Amino acid sequence: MPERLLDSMPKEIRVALGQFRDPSDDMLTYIAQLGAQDFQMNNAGFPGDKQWEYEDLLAARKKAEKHGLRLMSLENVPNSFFDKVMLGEPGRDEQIAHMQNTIRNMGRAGIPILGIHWMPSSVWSTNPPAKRRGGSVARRFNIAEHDPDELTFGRVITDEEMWDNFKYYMERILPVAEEFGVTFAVHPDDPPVPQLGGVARIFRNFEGFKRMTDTFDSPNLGLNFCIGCWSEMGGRENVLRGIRYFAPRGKLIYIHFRDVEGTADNFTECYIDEGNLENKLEIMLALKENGFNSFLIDDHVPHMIDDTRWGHRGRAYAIGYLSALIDVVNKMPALSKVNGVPA
Ligand SMILES: [Mn+2]
Repeated sequence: MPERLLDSMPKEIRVALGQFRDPSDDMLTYIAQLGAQDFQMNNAGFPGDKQWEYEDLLAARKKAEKHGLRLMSLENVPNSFFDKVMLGEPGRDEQIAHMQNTIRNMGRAGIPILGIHWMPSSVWSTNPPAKRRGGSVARRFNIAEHDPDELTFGRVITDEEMWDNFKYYMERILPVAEEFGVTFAVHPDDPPVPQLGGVARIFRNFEGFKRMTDTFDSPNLGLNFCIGCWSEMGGRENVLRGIRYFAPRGKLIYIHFRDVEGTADNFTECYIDEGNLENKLEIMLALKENGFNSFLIDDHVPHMIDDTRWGHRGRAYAIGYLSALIDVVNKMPALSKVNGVPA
């Protein structure tokens, strides 16, 4: 087995589809029609309330292969698999043992990446969602509309407590990932604010991720670089800082390429041609020039008229846009020579 299953995958910037829970033949056909060869599943609906089994994981990979696709990443196991681990509660060692099994099973089934987060109370959104152009519907968050005194778990859980719990988990789980060739990709806290419901959110800024990679310098641990969240944390400068630091070190495992309008406290998700990052080509070029050579997905997209539940209309727009950006950064150097203009 290679050091990482990821190492036997293509080494180039490319689009992939993602955020599917239970990929139907229709979805897999759709991915192939868009010209992508890779996809990711989010909160995959495999059987099992404690761990995922080898046979189910293998069947998912085989189904993908029948459509000519690679199942690159499973993002987010159910929180019930590791909630006690995140909270440092009794029973965490049993959950860790099951997670070790899930990782062994993933490795044996040939699925290279496990996307993880560190949010015991998950992603927070504000209702109702926002109306975007033409009446399309998008997720939003505004901290002012949430109860500042809420304690989701009845107590305050500090930054250092969340770090201690993360360390405890990684010390036990990273060696298994290394042995079985699986790579972890950590998503930012969404929204990336200091705390919600009394629970500290430690992956909310550059420093949090640097602390993670400083503490655990393993090729099997890196970032699921969600540009939407990094844009919320500090806009263009923050996104470029993250790319320039983590990409050359091989720590960007894959990308969620999207944007928002606003900041972590108050933002609205948007179309790929809108948002804080006015020049998306600059971002794609930064990825290329800093050596990023993996896949990127569209992540969240506005819901368009007559869209499916899994947003194939909204996704088609984003994927087409991202494919064109990749084309430009790959072909521009040659193009500059066409008319005798020096590169
Ligand atoms: Mn994301």
